[in-house]
Amino acid sequence: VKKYEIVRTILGERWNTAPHYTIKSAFAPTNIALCKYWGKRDEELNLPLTSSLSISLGSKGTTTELKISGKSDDEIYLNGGLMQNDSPFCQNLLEFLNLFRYEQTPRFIIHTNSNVPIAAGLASSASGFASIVLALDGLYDWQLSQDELSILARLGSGSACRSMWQGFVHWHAGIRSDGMDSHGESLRARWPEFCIGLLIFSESEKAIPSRVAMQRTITTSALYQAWPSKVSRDLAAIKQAIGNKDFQLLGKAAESNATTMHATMLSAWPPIIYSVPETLVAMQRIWELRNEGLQIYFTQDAGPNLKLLFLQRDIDNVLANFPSIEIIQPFAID
Ligand code: 2P0
Repeated sequence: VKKYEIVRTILGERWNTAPHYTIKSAFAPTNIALCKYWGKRDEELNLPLTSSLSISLGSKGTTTELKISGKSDDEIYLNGGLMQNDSPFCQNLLEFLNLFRYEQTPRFIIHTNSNVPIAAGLASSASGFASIVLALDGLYDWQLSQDELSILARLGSGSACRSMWQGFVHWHAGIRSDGMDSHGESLRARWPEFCIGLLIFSESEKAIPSRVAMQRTITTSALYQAWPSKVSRDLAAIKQAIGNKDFQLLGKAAESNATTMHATMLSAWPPIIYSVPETLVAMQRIWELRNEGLQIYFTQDAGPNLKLLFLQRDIDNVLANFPSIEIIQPFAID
């Protein structure tokens, strides 16, 4: 109900108008947090307890096409395959789309295509919701601002609000209870040498959804009280590092932010561990390589896989140690 009110507030007079086009498609990149979002102050509106900072993955993301259909029901295709409307994927998507619907709204044929390595456990929901919002904005010709689009994407999934921009994005937690000040902001900095390596150990689904894990951490971990101040420090360090192109400072703050987030989960009850044994072996190897002088760091989200952070000059060295990684250069033009 609260979500619906936000949609109506943002759309204003545009609410309840007919689509301007019959078909529209839009792309949004997925993003990886260098300073994590972990904990909500509002469960329904996906309002975070702290700010966070991410990097978008360039051409890796989701394209969603919305086409007006004459049929009585929506049809959803994921990477070309027709999905059952009662599947969790469709339920999630339709619940979100229904926030924007009223009586006269037509049904849609929805094609959502993701080039994100699904095995990497990369949050395809972030790029998914961001691309739906962009496609709706195009279809109805709403011409909403990027901040408004970011807020709407956040209603689908918190981290989706950061997928409205490329490059580094700062998601401001905001203080308002309606969340109108909780959206992304592009840092507009470029760092062409910046590389991310996806190190994949497991393709299986998350054991515990991050929504559940966040909630359990807040309510049961004695360490969670240290998290907000840790985020403030890491966020400041990462912004400074981006401004000065200080890769060591960025890597240290990002890695330490991730390990601290996972420490709060380990201390929750029942404990939450997303790592598998291979995750720990890789961490040890990364620390060893760092001791040998290689500037390589990692970050880890709500899954066992690691995202390696390094600079272009070290690609060969990193590949020699982690031959299986997929390398993404977020600022490369392709
Ligand atoms: C992040 N994660 O900052 C953190 C780090 C996972 C670990 O945002 O409940 O899918 O939809 O707001 O955005 C994943 O959580 O959660 C996430 P909801 P979301 O990237």
